[in-house]
Amino acid sequence: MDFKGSDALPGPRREDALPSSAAAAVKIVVVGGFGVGKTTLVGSVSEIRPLTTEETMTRAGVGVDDVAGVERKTETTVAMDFGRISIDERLVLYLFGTPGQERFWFLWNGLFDGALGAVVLVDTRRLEVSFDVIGRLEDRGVPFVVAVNTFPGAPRYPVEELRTALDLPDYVPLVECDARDRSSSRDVLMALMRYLHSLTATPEPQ
Ligand SMILES: Nc1nc2c(ncn2[C@@H]2O[C@H](COP(=O)(O)OP(=O)(O)OP(=O)(O)O)[C@@H](O)[C@H]2O)c(=O)[nH]1
Ligand SMILES: [Mg+2]
Repeated sequence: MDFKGSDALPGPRREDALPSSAAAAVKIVVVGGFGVGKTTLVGSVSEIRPLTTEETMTRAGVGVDDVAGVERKTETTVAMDFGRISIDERLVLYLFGTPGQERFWFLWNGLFDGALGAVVLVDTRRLEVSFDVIGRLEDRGVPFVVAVNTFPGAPRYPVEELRTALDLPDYVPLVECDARDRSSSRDVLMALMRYLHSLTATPEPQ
């Protein structure tokens, strides 16, 4: 397996060092069906060179992996993506992207240990691949936001229609993004952080 992002001799790099002011680290998982843009999002937003575990898709996957809608995809994540982003001087997010293909979903167990929240990436051309993912997060009780990755040519639905199609409760944030764009991907993480904060904030005494 080629661990891209790590050079032959992985040593600490000055630009990868955490700021000494960092006081809180939060683990966030990026999930979603096959080919929805998880690796792209982790890579675009990460301030360190992201670690990816992408393998070339081969004929061995034919009939095993459902590539309908993503026929031009040549690589797929087989273990995880890893990246890091500092939200401010004190708060650092560690990002773990999961493999999208169902045959690797057993890896979710380890990747979710200690995670505070999740981003579910969705492609509107293949909404159905998100159903199982959202169901699994609900079963685990992990708070999540849903981000629609706006691929060119993908159908655009009104928010309420999407909410209904994904069977999302009103309180779950639903946002749009372009996973290739750093600031757009950062906005998704900020939406998740605001949501997590709202879940823990105690109401003001009357
Ligand atoms: N046009 C466009 N292409 C995107 C966007 N996000 C990802 N892509 C492309 O879509 C393909 C799949 O993206 P990945 O990031 O590999 O998707 P993934 O969810 O990590 O895929 P798996 O790990 O195989 O499940 C790649 O060729 C990306 O360049 C986007 O926002 N817009
Ligand atoms: Mg991937």
